[in-house]
Amino acid sequence: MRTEQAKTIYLKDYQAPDYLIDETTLTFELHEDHTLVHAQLVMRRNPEKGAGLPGAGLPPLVLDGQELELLAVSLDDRELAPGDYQLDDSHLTLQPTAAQFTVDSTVRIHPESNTALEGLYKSGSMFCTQCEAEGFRKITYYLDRPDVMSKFTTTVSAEQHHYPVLLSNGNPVASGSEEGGRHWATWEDPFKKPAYLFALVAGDLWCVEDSFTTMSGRNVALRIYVEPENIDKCQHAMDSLKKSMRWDEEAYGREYDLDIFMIVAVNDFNMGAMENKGLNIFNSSAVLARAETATDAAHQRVEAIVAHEYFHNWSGNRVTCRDWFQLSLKEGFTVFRDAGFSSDMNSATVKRIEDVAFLRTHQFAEDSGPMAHSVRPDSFIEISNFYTLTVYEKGSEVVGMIRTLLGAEGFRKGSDLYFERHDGQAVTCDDFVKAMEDANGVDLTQFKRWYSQSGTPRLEVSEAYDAAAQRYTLTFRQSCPPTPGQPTKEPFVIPVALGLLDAQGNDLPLRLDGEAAGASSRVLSVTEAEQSFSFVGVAAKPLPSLLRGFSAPVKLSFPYDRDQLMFLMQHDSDGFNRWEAGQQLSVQVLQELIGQHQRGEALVLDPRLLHALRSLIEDESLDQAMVAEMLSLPGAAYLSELSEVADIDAIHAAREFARAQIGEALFAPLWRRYQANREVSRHSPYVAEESHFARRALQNIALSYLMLGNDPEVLAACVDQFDNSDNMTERLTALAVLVNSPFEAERGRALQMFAEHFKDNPLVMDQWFSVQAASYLPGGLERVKELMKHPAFTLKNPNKVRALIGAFAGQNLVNFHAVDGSGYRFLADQIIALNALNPQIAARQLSPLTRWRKYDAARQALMKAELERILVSGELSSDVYEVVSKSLA
Ligand code: B3K
Ligand code: ZN
Repeated sequence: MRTEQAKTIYLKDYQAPDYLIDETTLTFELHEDHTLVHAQLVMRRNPEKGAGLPGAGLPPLVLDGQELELLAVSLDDRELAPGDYQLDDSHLTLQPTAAQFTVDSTVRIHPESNTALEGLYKSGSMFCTQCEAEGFRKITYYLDRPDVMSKFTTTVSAEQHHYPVLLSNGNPVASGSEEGGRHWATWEDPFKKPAYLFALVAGDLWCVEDSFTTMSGRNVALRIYVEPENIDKCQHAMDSLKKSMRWDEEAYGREYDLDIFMIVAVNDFNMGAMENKGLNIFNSSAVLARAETATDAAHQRVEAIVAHEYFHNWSGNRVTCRDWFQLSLKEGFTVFRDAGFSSDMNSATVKRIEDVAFLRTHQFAEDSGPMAHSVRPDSFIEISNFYTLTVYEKGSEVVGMIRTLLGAEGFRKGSDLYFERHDGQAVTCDDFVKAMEDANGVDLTQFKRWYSQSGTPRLEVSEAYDAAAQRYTLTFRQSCPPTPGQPTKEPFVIPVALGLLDAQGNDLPLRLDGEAAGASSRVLSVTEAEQSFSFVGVAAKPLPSLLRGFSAPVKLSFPYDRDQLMFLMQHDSDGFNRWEAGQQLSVQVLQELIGQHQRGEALVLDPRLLHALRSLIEDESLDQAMVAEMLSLPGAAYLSELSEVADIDAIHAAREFARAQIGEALFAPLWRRYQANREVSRHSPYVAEESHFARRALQNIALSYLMLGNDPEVLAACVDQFDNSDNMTERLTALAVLVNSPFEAERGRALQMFAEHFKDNPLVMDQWFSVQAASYLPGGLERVKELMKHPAFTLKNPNKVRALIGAFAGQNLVNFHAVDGSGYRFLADQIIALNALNPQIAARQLSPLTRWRKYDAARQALMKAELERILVSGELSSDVYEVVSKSLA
């Protein structure tokens, strides 16, 4: 799309469609140099929009269509001549003459040259589709909007030898051979769906098969299709799928509805996966996993994404979105559902820690940047730019707060009512909240500000203790900084889960003034700009544990001193808040070091941090995964987010100094625990389960600290772990540690061996690219430029772009923010190149540059200059144009 066509769409302008499509019958004729698509649409006037006045009373029918070559169109079997319709870049307009009619069209498209990976395209030798949000209009002329739901029947025809497998949504109903070595298959989806859930796949694929018996006793065939060389990497995804299906029955009462559920893995894919009805299409990185090639994190990601897409069958497909402003209706809710699943499958506390760390580092940054938007945005230029951390992760937090306010049972009543009331409909976030309200007899009017107001609220808490009256008062002050288009905010409803600890670290009973009795942990609803809560019967001044489990996505502050944080780290009954106290302690200590670095002083680490970490490592009764989490210092990106002006060099220097000190001071216990865990790993086969993840996590973080001491014995252990592990979790950590170490010979050898061994596995090579792109040693940009010439790299594959360019700009902060602006210039060059190939990926890679306000004046100027250079670089996609222009506004 050309820049001057970029047009803003507003939620307030939403209109129901003039026409509906009851039935959609598609025929695809796939060829190597083009594809023919025939569509028959059985349509009628939308009864909501008037009684279907005959003749001139009918509005024109405006079908969406982009990059289509129209070969023929007819209305009720009457072929139309060019004068009978209007055609422009993105629409085909016809004039119906009756309230019910049929439109037939034939178009020619070019999947073989589609590098945007939207619509129908080729990934390697296979054909596949990605239609959400507005890709179906690149396949045929249609009402490409989620509130038009239709019954689809799809026939695919292709050359049989290269494309033995032909798939679409629903159930297979017929197939046959044609002359000339071609064959065809017809699929019928009995459920009405919006076009964004349409899918087609054709290729030479093998499949792993299994089955699942649903709670009502129906048998469902399960199939995972992959390219033949990957057939040995599907078991984990299949196990995850079956667990997801069972979990959704138990946790939400949701049963699967078709006779078959298919997943197809493709190598070229813009995001993780897509929930097309009955035919999920996945980035191969979100399906394939086995010990030798995928890390623990990759195994957990596969499990979570398989679950997420499966859960969409109800939250998204059976009940879908009315319009794209409601995206969080399905995405926020589905992220919340997959997080619940992952918590049940693994450690709930560790899952929460990971999610919160991610949210606070990345979503909070989005919320304070130029693209800040509410969970339900008011406007957009390009909807693809709104598949954001705010819509997904903050959207999930909003659903989580509803659950916290209603309780588990009330929430389940609400979700049952929502699914029952809206099955087969396209609805809004308001409808979701209304179901929660109706099922529980509550009023969530004020709560709904979480959907409409953007920005991260701040919550300042202060305390007062009246010893004579045995009264402890907490005062909460909430505010929310201005965000684009929203200079002022109204107070939010902020659920604050909390406890009060006595001097021994036990939870006190919590009795608010005027109450009879109290529990030891409870949720306060903060609804006003300033609000106090007084607890009575408090014999001595307690220590508060606030926002347990991170009960609201806010920036909470309370004036804890370091000794209090150490006390909470040890005693808080809430596991999440034990970690949180450790994080706050680390943040305070690191901020002190950052200040020392900035003032040119010698760095001095507060020994209390070492003391706190030592007691964690030495305590073998603690959950090893928790110890590993608590040993991880807050990341450079999070420390940047917390800074007024992010001084990347000082942050890096402070972190590295603290890490080296920890490695040195705690060498003995780290080495002991490393060796003990490595010994177990060495003798037990890889298992993708919680306790094994925990053991390897502690082993690996210990190794990364130990290697900072340049000790030959540790180096030998690291090389041994690299050479002799049977799994990618141990091997990749050893590689990463070597890559960031001063041991050039060992580093070179490991990189070379790894590349040689895994050269035929693109997903493993992505890891190899990432580890090098993220290395904070000097000369990072030159290494990345060199790696772009590697035969395994291509800008056309989104995984490669993310692995190399994304990892450099997003994780290698010292090199990316080089003061000469070379990192910025490099990224802008890549975005200009990507804009022409794949606008969605180009726009996503922009995000580090959009954060220019966070840096010093010199870097700001350099970053802005690159954004301006992109803006005038030629024909910009609407995706890139929107992000760049809003960032400069
Ligand atoms: N619903 C898809 C995302 C589609 C993104 C399109 N640009 C995957 C998911 O969230 O499940
Ligand atoms: Zn989703």
